[in-house]
Amino acid sequence: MSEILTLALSKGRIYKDTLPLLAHAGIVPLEDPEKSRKLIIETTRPDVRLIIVRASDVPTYVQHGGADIGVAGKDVLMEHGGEGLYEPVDLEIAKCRLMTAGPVNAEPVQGRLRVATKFVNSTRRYYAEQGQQVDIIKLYGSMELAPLVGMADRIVDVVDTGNTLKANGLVPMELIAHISSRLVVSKASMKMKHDKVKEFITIIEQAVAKQ
Ligand code: PRT
Ligand code: MG
Repeated sequence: MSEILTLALSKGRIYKDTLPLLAHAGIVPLEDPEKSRKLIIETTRPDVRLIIVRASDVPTYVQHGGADIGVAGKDVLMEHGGEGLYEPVDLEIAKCRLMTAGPVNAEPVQGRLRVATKFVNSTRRYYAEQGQQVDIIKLYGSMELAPLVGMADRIVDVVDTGNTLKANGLVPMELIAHISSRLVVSKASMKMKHDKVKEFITIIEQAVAKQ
């Protein structure tokens, strides 16, 4: 039996932006994961299949052998830590910025800054580098709400157009990192399926250069 390559993708913007890159490698999904409930999607290449997982779970699947290769935002990778993974290609898709944000005309904060975020590790690292003491409040989404209800002074989230912040009376403040999505490869698969993985990386690199 020929070696199977398993690719981990999340639905939504990453899936949409990765499709043209996969097409360049002759890989076209046989079903649309946005419509199907299936979590394993076969492709036009019998030796390549997709698994559909939460964006923040992509590095975990690749790290623990559930997938050979994945596509994940740098925000997610910074949070995960990148253990067991290579990050060979910047796909230059799903670009955004990881930023701090707070209320328009925010009063100076007395005492420790309260920061709400789902990016706990990146947030801790950022404020530590600034030498600023903060209390971090872990949330799983809708961070914009936290300052509006007086629960936090700042949020840390990814920002694209800034419209979501604006609609909630918040403004972007400090840039923590420019974000784009990366191809991630399991260190184990790089060893065990070396030729196949290498070939895939090369084709994707060419597709990125052309897009
Ligand atoms: O939805 P789920 O909880 O499963 O995970 P997720 O929200 O991380 O996944 P998804 O598919 O929404 O995002 C996948 C990746 O896309 C992220 O990890 C980022 O690297 C990247 N990306 C690019 C973004 C955005 N742009 C983006 N705008 N991820 C999220 N957003 C959200 C942001 O959180 C905020 O709510 O969109 C809103 C802001 O957009 P603007 O345009 O109003 O600023
Ligand atoms: Mg989302």
